[in-house]
Amino acid sequence: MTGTTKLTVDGQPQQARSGDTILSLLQGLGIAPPALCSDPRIQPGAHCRLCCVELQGQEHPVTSCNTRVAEGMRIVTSSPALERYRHQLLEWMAQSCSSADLQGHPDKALHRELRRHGLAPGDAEPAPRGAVDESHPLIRFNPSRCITCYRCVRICEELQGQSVWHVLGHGAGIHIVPDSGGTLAASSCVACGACVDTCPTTALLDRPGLGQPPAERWTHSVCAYCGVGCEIEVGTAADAIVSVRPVLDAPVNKGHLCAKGRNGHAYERSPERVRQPLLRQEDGQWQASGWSQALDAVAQRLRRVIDTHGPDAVGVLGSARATNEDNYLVQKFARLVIGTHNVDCCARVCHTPSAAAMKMMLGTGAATNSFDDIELARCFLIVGANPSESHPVVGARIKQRLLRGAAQAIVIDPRRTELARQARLHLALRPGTNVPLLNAMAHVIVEEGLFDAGFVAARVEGLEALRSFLQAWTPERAAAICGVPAAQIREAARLYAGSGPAMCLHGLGVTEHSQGTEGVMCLINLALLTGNLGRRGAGINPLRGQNNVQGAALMGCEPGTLTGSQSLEASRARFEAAWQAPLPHNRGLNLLEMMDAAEAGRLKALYVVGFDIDLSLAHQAATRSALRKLDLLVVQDLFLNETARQADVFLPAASSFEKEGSFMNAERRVQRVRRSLPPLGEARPDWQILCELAAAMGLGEHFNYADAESIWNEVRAVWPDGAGLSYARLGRGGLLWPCRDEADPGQAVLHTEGFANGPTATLRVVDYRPSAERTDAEFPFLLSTGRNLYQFNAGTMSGRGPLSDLRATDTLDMNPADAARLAFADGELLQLRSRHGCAELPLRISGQVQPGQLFASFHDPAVALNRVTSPERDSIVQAPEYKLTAAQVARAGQAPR
Ligand SMILES: Nc1nc2c(c(=O)[nH]1)N[C@H]1C(S)=C(S)[C@@H](COP(=O)(O)OP(=O)(O)OC[C@H]3O[C@@H](n4cnc5c(=O)[nH]c(N)nc54)[C@H](O)[C@@H]3O)O[C@H]1N2
Ligand SMILES: Nc1nc2c(c(=O)[nH]1)N[C@H]1C(S)=C(S)[C@@H](COP(=O)(O)OP(=O)(O)OC[C@H]3O[C@@H](n4cnc5c(=O)[nH]c(N)nc54)[C@H](O)[C@@H]3O)O[C@H]1N2
Ligand code: SF4
Ligand code: SF4
Ligand SMILES: [Mo]
Repeated sequence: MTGTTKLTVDGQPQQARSGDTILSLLQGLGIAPPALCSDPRIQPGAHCRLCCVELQGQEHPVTSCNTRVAEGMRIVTSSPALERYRHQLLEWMAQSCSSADLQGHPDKALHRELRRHGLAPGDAEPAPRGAVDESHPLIRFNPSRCITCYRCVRICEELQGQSVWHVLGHGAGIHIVPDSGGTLAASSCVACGACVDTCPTTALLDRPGLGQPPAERWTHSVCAYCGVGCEIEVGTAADAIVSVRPVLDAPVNKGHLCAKGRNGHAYERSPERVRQPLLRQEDGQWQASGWSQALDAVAQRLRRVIDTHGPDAVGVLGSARATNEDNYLVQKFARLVIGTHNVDCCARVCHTPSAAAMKMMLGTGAATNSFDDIELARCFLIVGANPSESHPVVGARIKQRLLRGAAQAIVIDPRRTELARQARLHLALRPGTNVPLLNAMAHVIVEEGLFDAGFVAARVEGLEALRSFLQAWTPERAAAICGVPAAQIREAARLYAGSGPAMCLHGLGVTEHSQGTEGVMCLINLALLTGNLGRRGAGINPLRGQNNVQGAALMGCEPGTLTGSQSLEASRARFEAAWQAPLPHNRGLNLLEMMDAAEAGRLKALYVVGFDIDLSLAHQAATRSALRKLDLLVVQDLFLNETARQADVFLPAASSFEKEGSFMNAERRVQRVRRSLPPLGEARPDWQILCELAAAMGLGEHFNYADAESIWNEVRAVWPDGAGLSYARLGRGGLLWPCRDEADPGQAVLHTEGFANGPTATLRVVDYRPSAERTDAEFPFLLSTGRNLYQFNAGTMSGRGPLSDLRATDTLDMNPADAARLAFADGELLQLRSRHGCAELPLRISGQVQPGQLFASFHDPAVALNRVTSPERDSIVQAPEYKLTAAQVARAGQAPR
């Protein structure tokens, strides 16, 4: 592939990369013929034939999209015969569109070609060829517009891996149908939008965009939902988003998106967005106010708390949804203006256990490998993560490897998730038993001598201590605890150890347990034993949750560390010099400790930026009680979320479509967020609000920033591993840290030589301590909670738009056998009760869930699922145990109160 091939194009000598297609050569030269069935994301199809070229010495034209260059080839791109042929083909295709299509969708590929060739379709509707399918909330399929290029068929298979579209019939009767045989809504479509994105006509359209004007401007930015960090082009017209499409050459998403990234933006201009600051009146009602009045009120009331109770009576929470720049200022505000290390963020409740375990054992608390390692891995160990729904674009990349037989997967998850169905092995363990299962896998690897002796000798310590501890952790012993057959545990250990490089990806099914941090340690043990660290296609990779949760914590919204995860003590001098101010000395409280302190009356004020703690923290009764005891609750958000409903002051923040900055995704990649719209109403970027509040509190000179970039340059100055990440370099695609100077290309794989904290890493002995939460006769079910594809966390964003037509509310998923035994019907409203509280939600009968277990999502504020979850926490970093609650179920209305 690296060699060059000499040939001529239209008589001119040219060099091509050997192995390239003629079409890509011509595209590079800027003289490509139209190619309507071609898309760089899929294999060539040679269906539309528009890309035909002549090869001297050959009788018939060839399709350039699937013909490779060859030495000495003489290519002719244009001749009267070719032009006639293309014109005829385009004329035929023009019959599948109307002038209204062209006006309404000028960016569709067929329409561009028609314009280029001076072809104007008539005003008449094309002849109908089957009913228009409007069954799906996000996608409209109009068969009369189909030119049978099969891009939808191929992209659904080759990019998303769903294979929804099928080709039926032949000759003039050929047509495509969804795999339901009927409507798209009834098909296996996951609404990723790839088929719409690639469709060159109006056969497939985004329904939410129907009736909107075409985009006038496209702005390059990053999706504001999950930690995958897909690059997007935001199409705007008249101060509204009319379309979002993927960036084709983005390193993360490679031209792909999921339903949320493409069609989850209705919240942006939602009438429910708060447009002005709000102050709570004596009578409990909100009163809209101007910014200076609101900020003065906050400043005065914070000052009063600090003067009376000291700075440690105040807590500040950053937002994993806001930018790095915003979060850097959140923690600087807490430490410098308030004078406390009581600062934390949402990372506390999801992957702080990962960060802590990885930092302890490897020296860096972040994913060791990049997403591009997915295409290099031969084995995936997917533990307590459901990428198909939670990180869909990563899920699709993994799925492609599995579908092509290029890699195998071991899935450890109580539920039969999509990837579990595709995996070579699915270990459906009992929730809360990761530690014994992973210990038993390590036992097999050690006892059977499957470990990487060379790697262990050179880079790992503690083998003997671990070996003697593991002797007792036979697969048989673990099997009895985990409910997984011993033979499967052995097979999983052999597969992981024997088919490297093996990439471990883990999620909240590991971390959100009382043994969360320890579960991650067990995963690291496995990777260390098998030499799956410091190499491509391997590693330990927490699938970080929100768009910027990795960034929020790394910027210093973490009580124990400063920006860049630098230790408070070792880096104190650096920060005091940079900030020209002293840092506080008292230990800071983490989020859960803040809630405890509020309950105990020691924490008096809480300033919450973009984090709906009322809805999302476990055991809502405790959260509510603690919030009620505060003297001051300030919420800075896009919406009056459940926490904000209890606040004293609300400050309206600009969304990520409305500001400049950067996000850091789950693989340590920093990417630029760009403003595509002005802030709505009086809303302001979070960083700007904090600067103005600092000024109102008399410390404005420390918060004097002209723009987001000047904040980021300060971050780079205090964080050596990020010094090379200038805005100019982040341009497209971003960069991964460590990136120490402007010549550093960034690091895709960590720990290639030594580890971040020394030349060797030490294996950990982790004993099993079961959760205090147990089932009994009264609470016989084990409830686990998590996500679904179409809704996101607190639902403030995903819940305001067409995604809700795909998933209107949370469901309680129950195995068919349990539902039959209890005579519950699908969809019926049930009451879910635990020792801690109860909630009502509809039943969804699902074979994904094992008998005796339940699964529910937590996105709908009307359900408020966290009324039910338990107050247990991780023993080391205090992440709540969202994944294990003993529960009972009854028909709503018939349940004991
Ligand atoms: N669509 C969508 N995507 C999201 C989000 C969203 O709300 N919606 N939220 C984002 C956020 S904040 C995060 S942190 C990520 C989370 O992403 P994930 O970690 O994938 O999310 P969850 O669904 O909470 O849990 C993952 C899996 O853990 C399994 N599990 C439960 N208990 C156990 C156990 O004891 N052991 C094992 N091995 N597995 C167990 C569950 O069955 C579930 O399949 O997703 C992000 N992406
Ligand atoms: N039962 C159960 N509960 C859970 C979990 C579980 O698995 N089960 N998972 C937990 C996990 S992992 C997480 S991460 C949490 C998530 O819980 P949250 O962090 O509360 O949820 P999010 O929806 O991510 O968003 C938080 C808020 O940010 C706001 N926002 C968005 N963009 C911006 C911005 O630019 N600026 C500002 N100021 N605000 C903005 C949104 O409007 C929203 O109110 O939920 C946790 N709760
Ligand atoms: S939206 Fe995605 S999953 Fe659905 S049919 Fe199109 S490509 Fe396939
Ligand atoms: S995978 Fe995540 S980042 Fe990508 S489009 Fe979906 S929600 Fe956005
Ligand atoms: Mo999360």
